[in-house]
Amino acid sequence: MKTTVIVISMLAILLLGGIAASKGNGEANKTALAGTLGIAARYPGDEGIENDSSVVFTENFESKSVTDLSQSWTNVGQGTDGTALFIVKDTTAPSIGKYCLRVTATKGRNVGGGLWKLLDEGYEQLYARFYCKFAPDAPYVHHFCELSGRNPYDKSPWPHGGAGNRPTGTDWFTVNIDMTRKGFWRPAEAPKAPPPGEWILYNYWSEMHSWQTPEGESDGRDRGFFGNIFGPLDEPLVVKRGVWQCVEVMIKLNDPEKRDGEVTFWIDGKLIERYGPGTIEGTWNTDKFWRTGEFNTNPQPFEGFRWRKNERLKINIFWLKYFLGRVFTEDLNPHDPEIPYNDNKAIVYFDNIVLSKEYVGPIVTDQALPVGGDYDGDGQAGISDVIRLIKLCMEEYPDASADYNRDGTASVADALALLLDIIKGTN
Ligand SMILES: [Ca+2]
Ligand SMILES: [Ca+2]
Ligand SMILES: [Ca+2]
Repeated sequence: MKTTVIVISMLAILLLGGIAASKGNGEANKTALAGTLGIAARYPGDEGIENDSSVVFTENFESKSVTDLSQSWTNVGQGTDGTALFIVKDTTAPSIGKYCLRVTATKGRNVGGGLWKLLDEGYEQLYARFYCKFAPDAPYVHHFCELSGRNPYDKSPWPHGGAGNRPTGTDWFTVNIDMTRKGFWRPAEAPKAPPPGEWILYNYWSEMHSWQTPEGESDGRDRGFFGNIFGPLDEPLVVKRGVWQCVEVMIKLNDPEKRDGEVTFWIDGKLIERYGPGTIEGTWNTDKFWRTGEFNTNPQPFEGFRWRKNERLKINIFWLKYFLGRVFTEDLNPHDPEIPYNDNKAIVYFDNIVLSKEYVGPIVTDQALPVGGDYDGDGQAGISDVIRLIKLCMEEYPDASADYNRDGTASVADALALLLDIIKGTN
């Protein structure tokens, strides 16, 4: 009798939860009862992910030498002295592999290196996922990885510099997944972020703003346009050292006549922020979109990105990049001298790169599921855990722990499976 009551009440909760979610999320019925778990959920340890129909490129550095990399990458950036890249053993990434790429920038010898990929085809929307791990004493970073687009008629097999210039809308656009010593929106007296910095996006597009005038137009001086910075407004999102982090970015291109382009980014499977028409509010002043503080005088919805002005320009470049540049030439030490900081030798590791037309998500392992179905951590499995799991499944991008029945999707079926296991006492 008691069991029947529990089952009936749980079904009611599941249904009500589904209705509430479908009302709250106008974006798509698809997400009303299931979040987007990412294709990685279907390939534990990333095994076989390269065969997924949405995947356009992968790299895991297994069974390879640095020389082999030129077969799959368009340009192998070994640094000016040819020592930046090395494939090393590192088993801490949650994958089936044993090897990853180490990039070392050494002061006086090189400013870093990386791997640059020009895709054969261009895409209207593309997700890039990679793992990175900074050395425990890694310094600040000048520029990091990049997802971008270039005129398809330009087949030159190397990256072009565009710093200081605004793209025309037919030649190129760039999203740098970067880090800053301090978000510009924080007060001048606020301390610098610990190295290697805080995550930001640093974007070049056809309607980007100039630093030279309050209106954001160039006054004619040279190099009027540097990347416009977008970052999470709330807690500073400090880049960790000594641990692997899963970094993901998605660009959605615009209709050439409109400003409806987007960029979204995630860290460790958590949606950090989405930048598109109306997703944030603020006031443009110089090259900054102020969302707080004295310059935010007339908050308006963000207009969105006009990445391009014709249809030929598409997303076709991914760059795994570690560039130290100014870090070696300027004194960028952290405030606190106790913080380990090596500005002579800077090291980062990369692994598990996937470029895909669908959301990828972090690598899934058996450890993703809470022991015994205890989702709220009170030491036992019960109705509160089922409710917690339902809420998790309703998130737009739930993490892999939402996939209780391990079928590669997060849905109401997972909550039902947990409920049945609780009733049967088998979890
Ligand atoms: Ca690997
Ligand atoms: Ca519990
Ligand atoms: Ca599932």
